[in-house]
Amino acid sequence: METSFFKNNRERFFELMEDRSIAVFFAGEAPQSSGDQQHPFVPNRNFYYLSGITEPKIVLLLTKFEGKKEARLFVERPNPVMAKWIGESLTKEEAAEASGIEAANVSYLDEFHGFLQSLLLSLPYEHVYLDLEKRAWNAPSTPAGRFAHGIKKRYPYLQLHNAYHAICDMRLIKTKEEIETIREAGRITVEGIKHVLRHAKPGMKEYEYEAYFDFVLKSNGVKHHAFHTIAAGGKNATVLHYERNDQTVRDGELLLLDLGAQVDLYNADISYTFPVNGKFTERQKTIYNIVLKALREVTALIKPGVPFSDLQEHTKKVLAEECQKIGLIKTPEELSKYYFHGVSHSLGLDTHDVGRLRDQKLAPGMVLTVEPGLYIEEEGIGVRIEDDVVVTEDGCEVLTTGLPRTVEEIEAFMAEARSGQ
Ligand SMILES: [Mn+2]
Repeated sequence: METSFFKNNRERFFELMEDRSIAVFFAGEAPQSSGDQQHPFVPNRNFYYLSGITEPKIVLLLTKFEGKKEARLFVERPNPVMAKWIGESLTKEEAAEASGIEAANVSYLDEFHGFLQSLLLSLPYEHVYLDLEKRAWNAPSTPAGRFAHGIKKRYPYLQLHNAYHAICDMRLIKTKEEIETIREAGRITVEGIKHVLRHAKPGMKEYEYEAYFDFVLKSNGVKHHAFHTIAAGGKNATVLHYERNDQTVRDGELLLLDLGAQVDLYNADISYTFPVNGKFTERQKTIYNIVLKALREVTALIKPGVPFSDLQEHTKKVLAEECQKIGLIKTPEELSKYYFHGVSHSLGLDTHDVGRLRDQKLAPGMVLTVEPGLYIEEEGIGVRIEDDVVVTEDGCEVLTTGLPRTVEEIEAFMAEARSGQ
């Protein structure tokens, strides 16, 4: 991402701030896993969106007073001993370069509280904005949460605001650069799925398929998955978030993949279903084609002004009609036995991206998944097909192109891969 992206995001947030206000955002830290090991560090996404920084502990401070707007960063002071063990921490110059905040406005973390105190003593600030995201009553405390307590105790006259929802709403509409980054994550994900298809044969373990996908990600310099890969053979595919991936996929079974690469913290999310022996049975073909029909019809529906909820309604309509035609269900209500999730979610810095899409109408720049499915446990058939799309001025564009999608295309692709082996 260009620094102009983060600068622009800060500008937009400044616009939302009251005058005489400060805003503080925290990168966060990796939680402990076991012993002296830590989970991999995942930067707070709203912090990243405003700062461009992907290192832990760093603090972003925005101040707005009588029209004067200023952004400051606080980074770790260089520590020669730690540098020998884990490498250098982010320098002031590097922080300035990544964020677009001038180096003169980058200080050390141990100076943060002193700086804040003199700031609040020198001018009559009235408001504090913090990202107080809260997902559960008992969720572990966050740096912003702890900071909020400190502020309330020491500066009780300051009015506290939660910036979380405003930033999430900003993130809902993607810039061209964000869209291109998701497209790149999609391209690598597509390449990974094709690599799996080329090596598929009955009798392989689910994790072996996963390994072929992972190889392509690493080969492309991708460090992180968008989420835990689902590689579910046969009946396992009827469990929505199956992640064990340790069973054998037998001749005649379908494999359902749901996976994605992450590029510059932006995610792709594709579901793909295919027969491991390269040939659909008649029944599998019938079910697959119903789901594909839903995918295509719902994708064609996407354009600005369409209520997000229409996508789910139309998916249910297509699936119910087709399932009634083949006698799988008798009434539309019975569909819930075989289809029981949403057809779409926002996609971006988070795989299930933030922003209140549910009650909104689609608008240009939104990036969404389209992922209808049918899960028939008693037949050991689970099919989900998923693309990522961006809403354009007059419709939508699929970002995850280049995969064999029809029954004929998949069978031909796999037959060709086999003949070359
Ligand atoms: Mn998805």
